[in-house]
Amino acid sequence: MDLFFKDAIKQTQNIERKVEQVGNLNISVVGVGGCGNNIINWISKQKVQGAKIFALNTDQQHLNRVEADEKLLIGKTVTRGLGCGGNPLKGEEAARESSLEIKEMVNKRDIVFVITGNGGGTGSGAAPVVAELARKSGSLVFGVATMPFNMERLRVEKAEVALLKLKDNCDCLIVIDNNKLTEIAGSMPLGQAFNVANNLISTMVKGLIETITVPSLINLDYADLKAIATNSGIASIGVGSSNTKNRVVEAVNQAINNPLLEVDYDGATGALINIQGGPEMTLEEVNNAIKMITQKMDKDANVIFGAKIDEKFKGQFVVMSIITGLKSTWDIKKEQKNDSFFHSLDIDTLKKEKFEELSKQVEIRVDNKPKIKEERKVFTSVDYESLDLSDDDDDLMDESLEIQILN
Ligand SMILES: Nc1nc2c(ncn2[C@@H]2O[C@H](COP(=O)(O)OP(=O)(O)OP(=O)(O)O)[C@@H](O)[C@H]2O)c(=O)[nH]1
Ligand SMILES: [Mg+2]
Repeated sequence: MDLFFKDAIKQTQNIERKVEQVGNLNISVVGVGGCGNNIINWISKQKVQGAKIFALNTDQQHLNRVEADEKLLIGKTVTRGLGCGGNPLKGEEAARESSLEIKEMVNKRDIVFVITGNGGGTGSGAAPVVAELARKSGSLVFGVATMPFNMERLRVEKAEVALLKLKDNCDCLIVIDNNKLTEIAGSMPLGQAFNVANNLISTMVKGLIETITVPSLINLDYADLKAIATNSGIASIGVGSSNTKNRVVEAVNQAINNPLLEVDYDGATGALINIQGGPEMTLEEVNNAIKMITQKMDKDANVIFGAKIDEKFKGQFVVMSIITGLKSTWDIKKEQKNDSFFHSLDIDTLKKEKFEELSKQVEIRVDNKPKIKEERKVFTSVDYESLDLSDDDDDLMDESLEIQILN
């Protein structure tokens, strides 16, 4: 019996030690660009325990509208507070110009979340730099990035380039596909549909942060998260809850079938699962939930779980999971693409937008005849003028202008 008491006391001390450590956790959530800031605006409203929220943008007007603990206008010289107009090179330059201030926000944090919308200028260009600065200083870095709607055409290519850069600079990356938003909120006005997505993303981030900042019965801590997330590639975060008779199955399904993520759990390498319920929650329910979540994962996957019993969850079953080492459709798409591929662009888009591909060879063909083949960083309307096309060619433009990117 004595031994039993000693054990119990030791365990209580353990919990106290963990609470102390929780108090010292240092977490930064950084929104970059318009979309990133819209999302952190939601996170600020949801009042996440234990994280400091930063808004970064090149657009002063947008920055004025968001709620954050600290705001920073980046690249004052490059953009004069007027945004990047869809040019990721400017976004990157802006972040480099403000790297000292950015470092103050992300240096040596326990965790940094870099949240952005890929496809524009600021987020696509600056978010990878923010992640790079955070990671170099030893922070555990989570990227959260939206991918554009297919109808955004030229932005999709820019977003894919940005996604790879962000992935290289993060420990793990959560990719949200805006196209999936058309499935769940297609009939809503765009602003409201964005709100649906931003609310969901904010719930994911809050769920993950509070899993390690709010102590529980079987506690999950920073070391657990680090074990699962360090250098882990693509990840998914899910949150689900139910209070019906079928609550375990419903909560798990909601958590693993996040409507904005398109991921394949086959062969996933890590999972951190937190389960919360009222005093009536049984071990069997917890066990079943974990089995369901991990059934498709790699047999050697690292699975860590925690559980919390709280009177406020009476009758409820709440699941938060982060699953790492996933294959994402974005990776698969890239693998499927050949080294070279064609983009057919209508000339109006070309005149308006800057086409950006870093250090790649670009071949421009009109009606299948090569016009330009050279190494270039951006293709703009000025370059279009310099094509010096004859009037005949101009007539052919809408149908047959193609740009080939050769790696
Ligand atoms: N889910 C979601 N996606 C958004 C939102 N706002 C923009 N997007 C997406 O994010 C992409 C990038 O847009 P912005 O974030 O406005 O661009 P930016 O990074 O500010 O870049 P510049 O304005 O060019 O400097 C868009 O192409 C959209 O696909 C939003 O509030 N929610
Ligand atoms: Mg913007």
